[in-house]
This record gives sequence, C-alpha cells and structure tokens, in this order.
Amino acid sequence: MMESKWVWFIIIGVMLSVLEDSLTDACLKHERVALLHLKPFFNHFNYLYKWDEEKGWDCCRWEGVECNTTTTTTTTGRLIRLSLNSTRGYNMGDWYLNASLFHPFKGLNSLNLSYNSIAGFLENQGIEKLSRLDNLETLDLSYNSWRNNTLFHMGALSSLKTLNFRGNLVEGNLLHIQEAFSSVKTLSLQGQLSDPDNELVKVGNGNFLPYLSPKVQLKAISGTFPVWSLENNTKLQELVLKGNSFRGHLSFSSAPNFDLSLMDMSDNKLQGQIPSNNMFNFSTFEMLFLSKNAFEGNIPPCLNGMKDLSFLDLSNNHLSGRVPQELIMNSSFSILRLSNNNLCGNVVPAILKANKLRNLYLDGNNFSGEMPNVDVSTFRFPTSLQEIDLSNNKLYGKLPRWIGNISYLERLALSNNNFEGCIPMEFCNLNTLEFLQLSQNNLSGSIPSCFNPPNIEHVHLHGNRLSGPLSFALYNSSSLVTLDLGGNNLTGTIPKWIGTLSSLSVLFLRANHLQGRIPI
Ligand SMILES: *[C@@H]1O[C@H](CO)[C@@H](O)[C@H](O)[C@H]1NC(C)=O
Ligand SMILES: *[C@@H]1O[C@H](CO)[C@@H](O)[C@H](O)[C@H]1NC(C)=O
Ligand SMILES: *[C@@H]1O[C@H](CO)[C@@H](O)[C@H](O)[C@H]1NC(C)=O
Ligand SMILES: *[C@@H]1O[C@H](CO)[C@@H](O)[C@H](O)[C@H]1NC(C)=O
Ligand SMILES: *[C@@H]1O[C@H](CO)[C@@H](O)[C@H](O)[C@H]1NC(C)=O
Ligand SMILES: *[C@@H]1O[C@H](CO)[C@@H](O)[C@H](O)[C@H]1NC(C)=O
Ligand SMILES: *[C@@H]1O[C@H](CO)[C@@H](O)[C@H](O)[C@H]1NC(C)=O
Ligand SMILES: *[C@@H]1O[C@H](CO)[C@@H](O)[C@H](O)[C@H]1NC(C)=O
Ligand SMILES: *[C@@H]1O[C@H](CO)[C@@H](O)[C@H](O)[C@H]1NC(C)=O
Ligand SMILES: *[C@@H]1O[C@H](CO)[C@@H](O)[C@H](O)[C@H]1NC(C)=O
Ligand SMILES: *[C@@H]1O[C@H](CO)[C@@H](O)[C@H](O)[C@H]1NC(C)=O
Ligand SMILES: *[C@H]1O[C@@H](CO)[C@H](O)[C@@H](O)[C@@H]1NC(C)=O
Repeated sequence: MMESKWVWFIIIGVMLSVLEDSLTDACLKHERVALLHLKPFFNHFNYLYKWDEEKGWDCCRWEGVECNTTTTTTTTGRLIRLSLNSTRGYNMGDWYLNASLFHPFKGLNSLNLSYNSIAGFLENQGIEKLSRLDNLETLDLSYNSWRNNTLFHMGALSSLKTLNFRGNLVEGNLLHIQEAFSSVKTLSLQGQLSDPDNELVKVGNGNFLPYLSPKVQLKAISGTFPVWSLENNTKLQELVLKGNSFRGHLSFSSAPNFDLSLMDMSDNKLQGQIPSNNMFNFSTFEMLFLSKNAFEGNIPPCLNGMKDLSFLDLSNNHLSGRVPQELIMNSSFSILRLSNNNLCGNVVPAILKANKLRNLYLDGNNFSGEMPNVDVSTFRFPTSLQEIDLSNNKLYGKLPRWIGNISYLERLALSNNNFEGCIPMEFCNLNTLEFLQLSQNNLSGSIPSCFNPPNIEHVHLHGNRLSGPLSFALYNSSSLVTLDLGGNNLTGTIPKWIGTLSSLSVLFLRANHLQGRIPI
C-alpha cells in the first residue's frame, strides 16, 4: 500500500514538471520566477500574499497577472498584463525600481505601476531600460514621484501608445521634451492633482469620458500655446492641455495639416479672439474645448465650417455679440456649450430649427426672445434635443406647448428668466424627462396633475407664483430625489403620498400656504 502511494506521488510530480511550460493555461516558468523576484518590492501590507502561497504555481491566476492563453511559443512570453498598482501602499516613502526585473516579460502589453511612490529607476537605469519590452503599448506611471528625466527618455519606448503620467513631480517648460512623444498617439498634459476631473463629463451622459481620460499628464505647465506640439507631430490625434497656465493667443504659424480630432485647451489663461482665419480651419476636428479661458470678441463663423465637429465647448469665457445662427441650426454639432459668456440676441428662432443638436447649453448669457406658440399639429420640432439649458438669460413669454413634442427630452433648465403663464399640460408627454428646472420665473396656475414622468429625479420650481393644491402631480415618482416647490403660492394639505416617494432626499415646501405635516 505505502509503496504504491509513493509511486503515484512521484508520477504526478513528474507529470506536473513536464507539463508546466506547455500547458496552455499555465504560466511560463521563467515568468513565474521573475514575478517572485518582483514580489518583495510590491508586497507591502501583504497585498500579494496569495500569489504563490494560496494560488499555487500557475502565475496566470495570480492577482494582477493576465496571460495570453493563445500563445504557444516561449519566444514572446505569455504574460501580457501586469497590474502592480497600489501594491506598495501610500506614504511608504519614495523608492527606486530595478527595471531589469521586468525584462523577462517579453510579451508584456500593459504595465500598471500607479500609486507606488516610485521616484525613479536604480542608478544607471533610465526608462529606456524598459524599451526591451517591445510589445509594451500601455504604461501607467501615474501618482508616483517620477521626475522630469523620466519623461525626457520616454521616446525610447517605441511601441508605446498610451502613457499615463498624471500626478508626478514634473514641472517646467515643455519645449525640450517634444521628441519624447513622437510615437504616443494620445498626448495629454493636464494640471494639478487637485483639479476636479473632467468637468465636462457632467454635462452629457458620461459617454465622453473615454475621450477625455488623460493619457499623459504634467503638473503646472506654462508658456504660450505650444505650436510645436502640432507642427512636427502630424500623427497626433488628441491634444489635451487642460488645466495648465498657457497664456496669450491661440495661434498657428502655418496652415494646419494634421490628423487632430480632439483639442482640449480648457482651463488655461488664453485670451484674445478665437482665430477666425483659415489658420483655424481644422477640418479633422471632432471635439474642441476652449472653455474656462479669457477669450473675448465674437464667435467666429468658421467654426461652422468644421464639418465633423460634434462637440464644441466655449463656455466660461468673455465672448460677446450674437451667435452665428448656423452654429445652432446647420452645424454638425450634437453638443454645443456656450454657457457663461456675454452673448446676446434672440436665439429662439435658431433653436426652433436646431437640426442635429442633442445637448444645448446657453445658460448664463444675455439672450433674449420669446418662445413662440406654434401649431403643434404641423410644426416641425427640434426633435433631436435631449438636454436644453437656457437658464440665467432674459427669455420671456409663455412656456410653449410644443416642448411636449420633444420626445426624448431628458433635461430642461429654464430658471432665472421671465417666463410667465402656466406649465402646459403637454409637459405630461415628456416621458424621458429626468431633470426639470423652472425656478425664478413668473409662472402661475397649478402644476398639471398628469405630470408624472417615470424617470424624473429633480424638480425645481421655486420662486414662481404657482398656486392650488398639490394634487397628483409626481405622486408616483419613485425615482424623485429633489423636489423644490418653495416660494410659491401652493395651498391645501401636504399630501400623504409625499411620504411614499422612496428616493426623495431633498424636499422644500417652505414659503407656501400648505398645511399639515410632512409625512415620514
Ligand atoms: C496572444 O498570442 C497570440 C499568438 O502569439 C498573438 O497573435 C496575440 O496577438 C496575443 N494577444 C495579445 C493580447 O498579446
Ligand atoms: C489595480 O487597477 C485595476 C484596474 O483599475 C483594479 O481593478 C485593481 O483593483 C487595482 N489593484 C489594486 C491593488 O488596487
Ligand atoms: C492602473 O491602476 C489605477 C489604480 O488602480 C487605475 O485607476 C488605472 O485605471 C489603471 N490603469 C490601467 C491602464 O489599467
Ligand atoms: C536588478 O535586477 C537584476 C535582475 O534580477 C539583477 O541581476 C540585478 O543585480 C539587480 N540590480 C540591482 C542593483 O539590484
Ligand atoms: C520642425 O521640424 C523642422 C525640420 O526638422 C525644424 O526645422 C523645426 O524647427 C521644427 N519645429 C519645431 C517647432 O520644433
Ligand atoms: C477649410 O478646409 C476645407 C478642407 O480642408 C475646405 O474645403 C474649406 O473650404 C476650408 N474653409 C475655410 C473657411 O477656409
Ligand atoms: C441652413 O439650413 C436651412 C434649411 O434647414 C437652409 O435653408 C439654409 O440655406 C442653411 N444655411 C446655411 C448657411 O447652410
Ligand atoms: C443685455 O442686453 C440688453 C439688450 O437686450 C442690454 O441693454 C444690456 O446692457 C445687456 N446686459 C449685459 C450685461 O450685457
Ligand atoms: C405634438 O403633440 C401633440 C400632443 O401634445 C400632438 O397632438 C401633435 O400631433 C404632436 N405634433 C407632432 C408634429 O408630432
Ligand atoms: C408676473 O406676471 C403678472 C401677470 O401674470 C404681472 O402682473 C407681473 O408684473 C409679472 N411679474 C414680473 C416680475 O414680471
Ligand atoms: C396667493 O393666492 C391667493 C388666493 O389663493 C391670492 O389672494 C394671493 O394674492 C396669491 N399670492 C400671490 C403672491 O400670488
Ligand atoms: C524639472 O526639474 C525642476 C527642478 O528639478 C526644474 O526647475 C525644471 O525646470 C525642470 N523642468 C524641465 C522641463 O527641465
């Protein structure tokens, strides 16, 4: 008995060691050994204790390790992704990494070293040491203590496509490091750690996040607009220099001739007019963000000539004058944001003919005009609209009934204008509405009792002259989070159904003539 048991052990042992390097789902031995050499440097707080101790010899099943299951040869290696992010622990003190430890991973495609307090490589090693990894396409070095010199040598990584360098200790004038980015397709040099992330994402439905995620990021960069970043870099597709301190005019010394589809210069200190000559005719632009600068003057009509431009953000500048009508009517935009400037004129006729616009933000300007009431049975509506923000302007007149025909409207903000009259019954047709803000107008009459959009989340109606009892409007709105009806002339008792709104967390009813208690 004893003897045969030992024989089995030996046979299994031999089989394992023979199969080990050829099993399709198992890691290669030399890669496992290399991982075990790395482990002590990244195992603070015992993050990686499971690696060999619990998960056994198949390193492809270890935390943060991903293998290519279709690789059969040992020439490229099997390990393709290594995520060592946050494995060192915060505040462990800066340290220097031995780049040679990564050399065995010949097939490595993606390496994540973020949040590890790495200050650099060991003496006589530069980032170029990693250039032996000729399959490396994604490198995340964010939130460490890398300094300037790392960036200077980034060019050595010829296979690199995406580099995240956010939150490191790089500063100074960028002019010297341009050659470092010759192969990187996405260049993003973003501002301080404390900057709120991608404020723009909030305006839409979040779909733009992937475009905006910073890929290369530096701290506190200043100077004039870095024309060089475009001129000798014809492969560049996205330029994100958001949240820095670039000053002066946005200007180009020669007719642009490149592949740029996204430019984000928002949150800088650029000033002067937005260039209007053909120097700014980027026919390849799909997204252009110039918000939070000090641009002044009129919006140049040439922006309308960028036929593929779908997202334009000029908000939070000092732009004045009228908006070229075509910008709203005939452009290819799906998102147009001109909020918080000094723009004026009657924008209503253009809005009525908005063709492809999905999100329109014109809030915080000096726009005037009256919303006309038209024959709802024949009028062609701007049906593409999903979000409209016209708040903080000087619009007036009655709320038009045709708003109820904008079938996919999700957000409607008209607060702080001079609208008057009733909330039309047709608003009850807005079945996709999530956000309604009509506060600080002169609206009167009662809230239509049929108003119960199934997905409504926020309703702001304060500061009007709405009257009558709270009938059955919103009584069924389990998604309602905010209900602000303060400062109106509502009467009657507070209905019991308010206590049954399961998501409600903000309720303002003050400054009305309502009676009774708020049911809890
Ligand atoms: C996996 O390996 C196969 C064969 O070597 C290769 O064609 C493929 O590109 C590899 N996949 C990745 C994601 O590296
Ligand atoms: C590392 O990053 C990946 C991807 O974001 C994440 O899923 C994982 O939890 C992170 N690891 C640690 C230890 O935080
Ligand atoms: C790297 O890890 C960080 C932290 O977990 C994560 O936010 C980031 O998305 C990861 N990067 C990649 C390229 O997966
Ligand atoms: C760096 O790692 C390599 C490979 O493991 C090793 O041969 C070398 O001695 C290490 N260098 C230092 C300075 O520790
Ligand atoms: C672009 O390249 C040309 C030719 O190599 C060179 O003369 C010029 O200075 C470069 N421009 C910039 C801004 O680096
Ligand atoms: C912009 O460039 C496109 C093609 O590159 C051209 O057809 C168009 O006429 C130009 N527009 C202006 C205003 O220069
Ligand atoms: C804008 O579109 C309207 C029809 O929708 C058309 O009549 C008008 O000519 C267009 N204007 C321009 C400048 O293309
Ligand atoms: C707003 O426009 C009106 C004319 O419609 C003008 O009288 C007023 O000065 C403008 N206000 C601002 C702040 O530009
Ligand atoms: C607009 O909505 C009304 C109902 O409020 C409907 O009678 C009318 O046919 C709609 N018009 C169009 C063009 O869809
Ligand atoms: C509000 O509308 C009423 C008429 O319905 C009018 O008398 C009043 O002046 C308006 N108030 C303001 C502030 O426009
Ligand atoms: C509120 O409604 C009452 C009648 O219900 C009316 O007498 C009063 O003038 C209204 N107040 C305001 C500010 O509209
Ligand atoms: C990066 O290092 C700092 C301090 O070490 C210098 O002040 C910067 O000028 C330098 N930046 C560049 C681009 O060389």
